[in-house]
Amino acid sequence: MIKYITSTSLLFLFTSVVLTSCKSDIQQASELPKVIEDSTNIKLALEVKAETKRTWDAYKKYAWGHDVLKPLSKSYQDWYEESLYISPIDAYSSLHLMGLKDEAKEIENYVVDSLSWDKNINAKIFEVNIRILGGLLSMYELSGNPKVLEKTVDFADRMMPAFDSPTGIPYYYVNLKTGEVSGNQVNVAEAGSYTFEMGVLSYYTKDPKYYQAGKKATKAIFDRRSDLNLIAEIINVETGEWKSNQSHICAGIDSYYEYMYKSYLLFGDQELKDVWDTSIAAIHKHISEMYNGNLHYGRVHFETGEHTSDVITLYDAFFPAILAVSGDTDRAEQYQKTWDDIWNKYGLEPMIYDYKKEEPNYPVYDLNPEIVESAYYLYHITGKDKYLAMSKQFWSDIKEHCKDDVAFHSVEDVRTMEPKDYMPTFFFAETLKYLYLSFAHDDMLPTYFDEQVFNTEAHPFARATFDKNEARKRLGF
Ligand code: DMJ
Repeated sequence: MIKYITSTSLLFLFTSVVLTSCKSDIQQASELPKVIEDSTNIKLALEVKAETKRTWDAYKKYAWGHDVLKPLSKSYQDWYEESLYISPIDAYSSLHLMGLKDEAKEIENYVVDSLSWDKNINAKIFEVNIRILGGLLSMYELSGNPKVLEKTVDFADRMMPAFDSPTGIPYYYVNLKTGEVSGNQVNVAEAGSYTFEMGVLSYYTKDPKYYQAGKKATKAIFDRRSDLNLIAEIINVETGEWKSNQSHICAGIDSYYEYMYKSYLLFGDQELKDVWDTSIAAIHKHISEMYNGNLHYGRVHFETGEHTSDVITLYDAFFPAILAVSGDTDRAEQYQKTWDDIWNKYGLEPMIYDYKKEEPNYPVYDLNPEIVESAYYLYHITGKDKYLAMSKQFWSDIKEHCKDDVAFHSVEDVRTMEPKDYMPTFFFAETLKYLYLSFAHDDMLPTYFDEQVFNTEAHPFARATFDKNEARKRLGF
């Protein structure tokens, strides 16, 4: 069972003491009533909050106005010729959740007053959907500021030409100024992970065109499944022809599955639940295997089911979370153990790993969130202390190997811990958020998980906002 050590009044006292001030969190913790002060979890939550603030300050000092902080050289990097402000937009919902309201408000004001999307940039449709559209939508969800919604609609309308392909699967790039599209080969994650953000936008605007475009793309993939009910990895958006034959749950496909279930969860579209049920049964039947006592999901030929590769990616650790929230706790727990073992072998995880050779193919760790996300889900859903202990281990290792004098950095090689001068935007959006939620869970946010659904970039949306009957009308299903 989940443990709650505080009464409602104590919780109120705690949140009003802790969350309203911008003073040092460590100092605040020492002012708390004894019973709360003694909670290791709260100390850890406050530490994550303080580290988020420190990292945000570094972004502002060295990279403000740019997409990404490079913490070692104390400089910045943009994804394109002009900045899209990806770090602040991705950071907003985490800062807001942690009570860093002044910092969040500053981002909101910047988006409303100073940001124009009229940029001559060929933006990657998938990445801007999950980070920018998802970030803006949650900024509107959390602030209620109608001017944020105006900016959000403007951005989404600039994305929409990408969906105007013969199959309905979006092109890889869209120019935000001209609407020109390019890139006719995409992987399935890039092809079919839009129903969530587009559904939220259709709900807010009461215009079904966004959700309909996202759903058409998902169905265009699903309708091209093999007789085994498996899809492959890469597809041509104009011909609908498969350009690879590998089926898996790894990077390149991952969020296609995640969004079927999460979109069903938020909006109640039974058709997506049916797509999920068919897909997940095929994954378990044809892709999963036990190896060395651990559950693995490798790669198979999508038409024959023949096992073709033992190469997996750290992104795959999203899967326990989605299995757990969809009710398959047993498999979720087994698969989380697989990833926890890989993490503990190195003290961080390699980006690409061969589970039979038991060695990394690509040893980078980019401060990714997936294993932390799944530990948070499993802690809430099972109430087992071992998942909180995992989160503590992950945080301890990230501090040991990735913390630097201004922020946190990625690692070039998890075997040597050689540092890499880059801090991805999802570290703000996801990794720090899921760590904070894990530690704040018992005493501060015990019901938060059940009240929210997160997009794949961890931007939260309150289930209560989305009435299922209303969703049917507004999204058009
Ligand atoms: C995030 O950008 C998203 O979660 C995406 O779906 C895949 N994983 C990265 C972070 O690892």
